[in-house]
Amino acid sequence: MAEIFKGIPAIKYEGPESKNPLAFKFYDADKVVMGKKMSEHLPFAMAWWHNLCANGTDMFGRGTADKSFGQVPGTMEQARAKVDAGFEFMQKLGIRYFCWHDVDLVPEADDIKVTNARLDEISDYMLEKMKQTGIKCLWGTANMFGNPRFMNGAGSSNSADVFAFAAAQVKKALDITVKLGGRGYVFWGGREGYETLLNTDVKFEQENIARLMHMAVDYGRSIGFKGDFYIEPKPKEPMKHQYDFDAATAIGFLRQYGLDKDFKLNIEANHATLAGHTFEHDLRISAINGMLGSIDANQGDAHLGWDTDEFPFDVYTATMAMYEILKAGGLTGGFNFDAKNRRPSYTYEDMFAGYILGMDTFALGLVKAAALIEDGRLDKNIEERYASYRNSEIGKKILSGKTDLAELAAYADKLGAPALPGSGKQEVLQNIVNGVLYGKQ
Ligand code: XUL
Ligand code: CO
Repeated sequence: MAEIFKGIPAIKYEGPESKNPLAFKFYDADKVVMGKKMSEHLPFAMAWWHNLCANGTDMFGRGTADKSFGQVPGTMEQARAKVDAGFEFMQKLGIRYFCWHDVDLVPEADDIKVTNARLDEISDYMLEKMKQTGIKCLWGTANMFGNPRFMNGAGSSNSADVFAFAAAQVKKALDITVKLGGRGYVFWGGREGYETLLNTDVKFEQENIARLMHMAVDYGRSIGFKGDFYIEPKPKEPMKHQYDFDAATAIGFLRQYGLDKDFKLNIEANHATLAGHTFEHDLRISAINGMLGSIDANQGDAHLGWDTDEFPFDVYTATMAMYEILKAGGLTGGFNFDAKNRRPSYTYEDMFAGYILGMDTFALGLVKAAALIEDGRLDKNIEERYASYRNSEIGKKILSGKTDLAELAAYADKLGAPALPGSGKQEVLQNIVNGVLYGKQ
């Protein structure tokens, strides 16, 4: 088959001194960090939609990038060309996973039976490529937000017919996920939310979303899906309010509806920041609840209030994210680059540059997070900060539940006033981080 990305070689590690834009400076797949290869710590994935479909169209102008890959857009020939392009792209970058929505893979027809037949055909072709290359599917999902029928949501739609249609898409997307051996299946509730409470029965809608998710679990397990289901939280955009606001909200929802055994979270950096959190906050909340599954690696723009889906560039954030991920023992899922080139970065070379940036940024984050852990001062500070619960009689009693308000009040009376709880040392700790990031190792 003809090469699509002509003139772009397989991307190699050349080290931090390299000035070659088409080389890794920090991502050295076989380098061992904390006992594991970088490639094992960082199962990177390509997002079908941004990389092979998005052409830079925005609200003010048409596309700038040509993603036709030599075929007529909207045809099955183009869908196959996207498969060719995607596999060549992943092979050249050493990316071992990909993620997709149903409608990223094939053009959607008016009749779902036609779309489903197209999905069968394209997934046969993808499977062939997967066998040839060893590249795997990280997760699949159904796009239940793009088509106008989903204007009021999918599982949360006011229309039972639309709910049924969403269910049909989930069923087929699960079939294809299982066929491709996907590790996970994602629910991103793009339109599961509301524009105004004035027309919305929130309780009814949330119960219906849970019904759809239960059906997905039942069906998925019945066809042999052993992976994790994921909710991908996002607070808003396109809806004014989305029900899966952030990690804490999604975890509460999963527990309330008895879905927490089958679901974990897919945390996207730019969604966490839209919710008013840091990326590492939502990773920590997921991890301490045993629900850190996978991540959508990207970054937003602090000056813009929407999801800009930029390639990760911020090494501090990548470091703090990798710190959380290493502490949690790694991901069962992977690192999906839910990121797109800026509109003026429209060349094939820019597509590679985006992934090289993202992979290098996370490689740096991994190395720096490992150094922070090995340095040990952050951990030691935390240990000392809560030491009073281990070292004092009253602390031990509180932890073991062997006290009550009356005893604690009597203790306080005797004490008169407690000593101040000790410095938070934020500036000291931040300087330790800078020392580890930029000091001599
Ligand atoms: C949208 C978004 C989606 C999900 C999958 O903000 O992140 O692409 O990752 O539906
Ligand atoms: Co995403």
